[in-house]
Amino acid sequence: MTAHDLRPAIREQAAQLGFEVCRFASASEPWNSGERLAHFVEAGRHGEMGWMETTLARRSHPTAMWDGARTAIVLGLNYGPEGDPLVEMDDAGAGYISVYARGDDYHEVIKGRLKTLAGQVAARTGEDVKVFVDTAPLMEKPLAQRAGLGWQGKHTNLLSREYGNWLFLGVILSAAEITPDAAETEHCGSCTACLEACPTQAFPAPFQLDARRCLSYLTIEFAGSWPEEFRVATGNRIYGCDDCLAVCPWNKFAAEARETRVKARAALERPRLAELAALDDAAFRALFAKNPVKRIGRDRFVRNVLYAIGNSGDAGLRPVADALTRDPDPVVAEAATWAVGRLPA
Ligand code: B12
Ligand code: SF4
Ligand code: SF4
Repeated sequence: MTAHDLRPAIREQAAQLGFEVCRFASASEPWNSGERLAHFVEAGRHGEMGWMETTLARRSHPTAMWDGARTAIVLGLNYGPEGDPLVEMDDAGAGYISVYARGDDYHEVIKGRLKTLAGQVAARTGEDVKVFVDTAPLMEKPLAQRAGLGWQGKHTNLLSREYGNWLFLGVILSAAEITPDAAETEHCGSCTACLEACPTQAFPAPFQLDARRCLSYLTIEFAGSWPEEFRVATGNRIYGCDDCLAVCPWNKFAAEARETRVKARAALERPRLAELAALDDAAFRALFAKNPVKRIGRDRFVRNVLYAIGNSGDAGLRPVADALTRDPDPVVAEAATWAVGRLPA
């Protein structure tokens, strides 16, 4: 333990950088999350996210990735939407982009601030630090639960009594021993709202997800043509999915995001499917500049849009899909043919 408690000063700096939550956990104590991750991968539930398999050993515990890690400083940034996002699902001519992806890319928003804070922590402690947001082989949710930000609900996401389901996570690992905060316990009780709301029955059991069935995985991570079952179930979701998060009763305590950069851009609220389907590579890049959607590229995005067009029931969108049946990308062309076949003449 360090001589005096560093937490209040670090929390103050985190708040100044715009993080709503900053809490501390041991990064070296053992946990069972690594075994659970191994079970997830052995069962093939990671689908084509091969990086989960190749980094499995390092991912299984913070010290497996960095031997010197002693403390995890876990940061939460609130990205709460203005109202219930699921009402947008009724507008079949518009695409549904998940709440997290309607503003600037959170990786970019968070990373610079994490680095600034990590620099301050290193200066205070004289020990090494490393920063993480999403992409590194580090299990962020169990670390956040251990630090007391919230708990992993039956939908497997981390939710909080204060912010509901809308917290981005970032982590600083430090080689310094800093006093840990108390872990949070689970408060789902007998509720099963998220499990029932999932349009693809992606939860084989409470607290477990089969990513292969999850629309977030299918729309963002999966490259090929989808099985019919999921094309229909996606409705108008064209990037990510929020159903299991949005139905959670703990959102009654959620507040709208303060950070303007993660708030929805007007162009990404109820964007029209006809316009999205017509995007070429350059127009796609321009529309999604600095936004997470950009990462999946035009072809995968237009594939998703075409599945949504096929579900729209709108004969007016038939010519839009028809024009794409000759697209050079075979997955896009096949999705267009499928959509045309589902729409009234
Ligand atoms: C891979 C990944 C995905 C995959 C898999 C998701 C998943 N649930 O594993 C896909 C592409 C589907 C995905 C989707 C989403 N993701 Co994602 N994703 C990740 C990533 C990179 C790794 C997560 C991971 O390790 N998964 C592997 C599984 C095994 O880990 P786990 O969920 O912690 O598993 C636990 C439970 O299953 C439980 N468990 C297992 N068996 C059992 C048995 C019992 C009895 C019990 C009690 C528990 C239990 O214990 C495990 C260990 O803690 C993290 C970033 C990171 N580096 O951590 C972001 C991250 C989890 N994603 C995030 C977000 C925002 C999302 C989406 C909401 C985006 C969207 N709107 O579309 C969805 C949510 C879908 C969902 N219901 O989970 C945020 C979540 C923030 C938060 N507050 O939780 C993270 C943390 C990124 C970030 N830095 O903010 N994601
Ligand atoms: S994100 Fe959507 S598809 Fe994935 S588990 Fe949650 S409700 Fe199901
Ligand atoms: S919807 Fe219910 S079961 Fe699901 S995470 Fe929220 S409280 Fe837990």
